[in-house]
Amino acid sequence: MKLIHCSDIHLDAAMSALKDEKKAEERRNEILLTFVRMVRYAAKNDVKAILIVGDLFDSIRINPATLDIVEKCIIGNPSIDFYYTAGNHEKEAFLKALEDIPRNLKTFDRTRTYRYDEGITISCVSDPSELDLLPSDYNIVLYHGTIRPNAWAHKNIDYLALGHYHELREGSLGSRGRFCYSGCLEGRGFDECGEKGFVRLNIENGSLEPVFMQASKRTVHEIRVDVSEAEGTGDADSLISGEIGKRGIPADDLIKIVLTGVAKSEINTGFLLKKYEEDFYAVHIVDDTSIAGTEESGVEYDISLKGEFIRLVMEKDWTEDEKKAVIEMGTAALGGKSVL
Ligand SMILES: [Mn+2]
Repeated sequence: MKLIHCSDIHLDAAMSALKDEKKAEERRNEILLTFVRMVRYAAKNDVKAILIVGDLFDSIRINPATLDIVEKCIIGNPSIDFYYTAGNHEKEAFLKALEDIPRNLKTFDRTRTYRYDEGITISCVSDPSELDLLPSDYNIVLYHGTIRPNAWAHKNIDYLALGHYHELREGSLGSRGRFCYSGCLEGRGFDECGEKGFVRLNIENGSLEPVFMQASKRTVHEIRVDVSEAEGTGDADSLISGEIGKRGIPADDLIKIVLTGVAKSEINTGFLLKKYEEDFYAVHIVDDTSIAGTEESGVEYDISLKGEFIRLVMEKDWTEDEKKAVIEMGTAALGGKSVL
């Protein structure tokens, strides 16, 4: 039996990171179209069920035109069962907005476990303690949120289909099963870099083969460029171009360029932004450099909360990589950026 696991589609999202309402609208339509394409792929490839693990819509305000397309997708594919559990973004709004729940849209308010002839079950609970699964079945469980894998191990779960995090994450649940966050279908902002898509599951003779399927119309790429060797903006530009060329990034994609290292002079990021915006769909530049000769008054001597935080981390008995990761996450959080 073939299934698809997806989550966090975030239909009708504001796409404010693009800072351009026309592009934002275009991206909203592209996300919806990627969802439609995924369903078309399912229909063509004999997929029996699509698991939508929350945050199908971005908010509780459901655009009627978007709802109409999603509903037609479901009703128009009666051979596919659509399993749906709400996420923290749209909550119960999607199901409430539907006049009738299509026959093949399976929700978990009345029935907690659905069963197929092959001994495959599909369940959804709000807490692992609610699970009562037979060891002889092949058990798939849906959950939207953060998990502690230990709490879900030894519950006879074979595949825990998760939603909430926007990148692919996998791991094992004890000796029997595995968990997987499918990630979102399309990267929206510059914090959702890398390949995005869904997970195709093929269950045969009690064994599962999950395959990640890249599905997004556009990819958000992150390139990190150390500009320590650059004499100025022109050199930095050449280093960036070289990195983009090496990666073969298509013009239709989005790029987040992170400048790192100790710059010899200030880099004109405004110019670089304009230049690369002419070549790519959308560009964001993050200047993480420090200027040569100013390290003495650098952030570790800063009397701010950020400086205090960095000093605390530097004193720890951790590896350099660990310190770097904690500082990156901590300073991003202090700057009001999302760290998830
Ligand atoms: Mn969520």
